[in-house]
Amino acid sequence: MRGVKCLVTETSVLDPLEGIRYRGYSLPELLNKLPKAKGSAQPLPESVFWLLLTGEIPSFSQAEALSKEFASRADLPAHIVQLLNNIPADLHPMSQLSAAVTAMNSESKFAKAYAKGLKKSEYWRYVLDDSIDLISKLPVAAAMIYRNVFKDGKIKAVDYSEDYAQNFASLLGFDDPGFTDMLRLYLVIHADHEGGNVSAHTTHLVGSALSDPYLAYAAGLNGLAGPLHGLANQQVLLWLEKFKKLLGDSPITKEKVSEIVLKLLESENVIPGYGHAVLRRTDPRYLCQREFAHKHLPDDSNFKLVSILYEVVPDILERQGKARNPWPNVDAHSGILLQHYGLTEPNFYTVLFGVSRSLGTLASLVWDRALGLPLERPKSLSTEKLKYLSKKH
Ligand code: FCX
Repeated sequence: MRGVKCLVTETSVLDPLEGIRYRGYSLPELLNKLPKAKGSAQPLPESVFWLLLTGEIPSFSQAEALSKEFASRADLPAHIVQLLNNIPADLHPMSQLSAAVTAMNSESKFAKAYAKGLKKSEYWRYVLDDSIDLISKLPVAAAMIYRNVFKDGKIKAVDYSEDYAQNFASLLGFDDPGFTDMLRLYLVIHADHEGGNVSAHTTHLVGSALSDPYLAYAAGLNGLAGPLHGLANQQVLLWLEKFKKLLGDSPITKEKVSEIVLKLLESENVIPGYGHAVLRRTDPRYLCQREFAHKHLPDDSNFKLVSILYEVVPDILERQGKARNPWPNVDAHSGILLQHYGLTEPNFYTVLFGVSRSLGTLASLVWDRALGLPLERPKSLSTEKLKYLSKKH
């Protein structure tokens, strides 16, 4: 299916050279134009949902109204709290999140209305309502997982006067404004990447069976949990740890870095955080994070390491001659920002991606139902049939 144009996705379009545009706006344009959180240089992630859904950049007061709407719907049903408190703590955080989102479909207004009998032209209204509920609840579920697995299991209450990222940061247990700003950037840049990537496409596909938004997004999360997709942000950190072990006390020179990268390539299939199925240049999502790091953590040792890898890895991948794109993607940079601000548990990183990606995939799901898109059902053939057809022609 690579390169086959067969999906309609209103929210964003990915250009191989220029990167992602949300409703026609590039990431640098968005970081400039979207309404900012009070006292912050970073945009409000809720304004991205508004933009992806409506095509228009909201005013600050519109974004603020959405923050309040999200906060007012954040409570988890009692059975989800029970589920998350009883789930084995060593189950991967992404599996925990996916299980919680699946079980949240007890709340689906779409599923209830559909069971009673719902006109096709009305589907989108209920899908929108469910999507807003789900986006509101995701930070609480994610934070519960984080606090249960890595901390004391206690979680603060949602503050109705705060924005989405501020609430998410304090639910996770972080009170450094620097962390919240980094989280705002993180949630904005991971939200959408057109329709063909695994998490977006899976959500769209499952939604096309009229599975409710909880079931559809849980399926998308399961795709995001794969190492070639969202889990790459966890893999990058594990790879950097291996790199540092091999480096030991040696000074970081380009020659030494190159030697270790080649050594790691012998034992690992891929260099996580590099390459992309569509992009053919450095991912603008990587560059936004690099700019943030230059500004806020220029002396961080992980940032220095990631920067020297950026100088060395593309040449190595080009010489190896396999990867169509030797440049870094979003996942090559996100983990070291999280490390800097004290979120040091790599196997939680994809959960943050999962909270953000809901903004784009669920906005798209609303449009899928508004446009009346049909059940997705590509045709497949057996090898026998393909051989027969190839002989015939
Ligand atoms: N390191 C080493 N080899 C790589 C590579 C990398 N980073 N990227 C691609 N290759 C290899 C592939 O494994 C493949 O080898 P094979 O023919 O022996 O199987 C060959 O190059 C051709 O692959 P290519 O067509 O360039 O890449 P695909 O479109 O098939 O896959 C991904 C794209 C992103 C999956 C691939 O580049 C990769 O595995 N990268 C590392 C994992 C990663 O960073 N994923 C995150 C992507 C993204 F940003 C996201 O979804 O979050």
